Amino acid sequence: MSVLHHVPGSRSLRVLWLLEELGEPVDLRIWSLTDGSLRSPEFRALSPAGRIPALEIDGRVIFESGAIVEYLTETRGRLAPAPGSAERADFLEWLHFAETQANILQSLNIHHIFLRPESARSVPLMRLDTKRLAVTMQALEAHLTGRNWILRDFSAADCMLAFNIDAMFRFVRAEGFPAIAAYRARVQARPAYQRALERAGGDTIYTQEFYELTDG
Ligand SMILES: N[C@@H](CCC(=O)N[C@@H](CS)C(=O)NCC(=O)O)C(=O)O
Repeated sequence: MSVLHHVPGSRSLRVLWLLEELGEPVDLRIWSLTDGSLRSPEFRALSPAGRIPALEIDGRVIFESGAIVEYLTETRGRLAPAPGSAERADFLEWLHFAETQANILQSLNIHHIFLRPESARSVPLMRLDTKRLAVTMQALEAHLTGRNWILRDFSAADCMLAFNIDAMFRFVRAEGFPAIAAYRARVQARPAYQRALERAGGDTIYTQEFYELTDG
């Protein structure tokens, strides 16, 4: 049986959701972002940068959510345009765009939530990241206007990207992004997404609906 190394509320949800879409069974091994265990030799043997997710599958371990998504779609031959096909470049662009956006979200998470004491935070950096996040959201909003999914049909690019939506609306208000909001509703209606969320163990990161950027 495959094993997904997972933290509730983290990027491993992308993989759990994709495995649900593919109908692939997986066991979860739960880790914590804050107890130091991701820096342990045991975990770094699975994921050298000490990051979630890592997936034990097909007799090996794969780290990096984008690499896992590409591997799963290639080996299972589903939910991605075939390499060399016309839509493949679009698929790859949005797969990697999702990580550009997730990295901005991660920086905002660190500043708003994890960094202590509060005086250690950089308000100029938080302001810059919030603006950079809004730019990615404007691009996504324009792309989704008039379409249901990232590509013509639902694909693994949606698993990579839609994971970001809950976080993005905690730092940039949803007003002004109706296409993203409608896309989120379509994602939430997918049975595989609902099954993944049920298994994922909720969210261990956010305690507020919205994180206001103050001048403090
Ligand atoms: N590019 C990597 C990023 C992985 C990543 O940063 N994961 C976060 C959880 S969402 C993590 O493990 N954070 C722990 C840390 O930064 O120490 C991927 O997509 O897998």
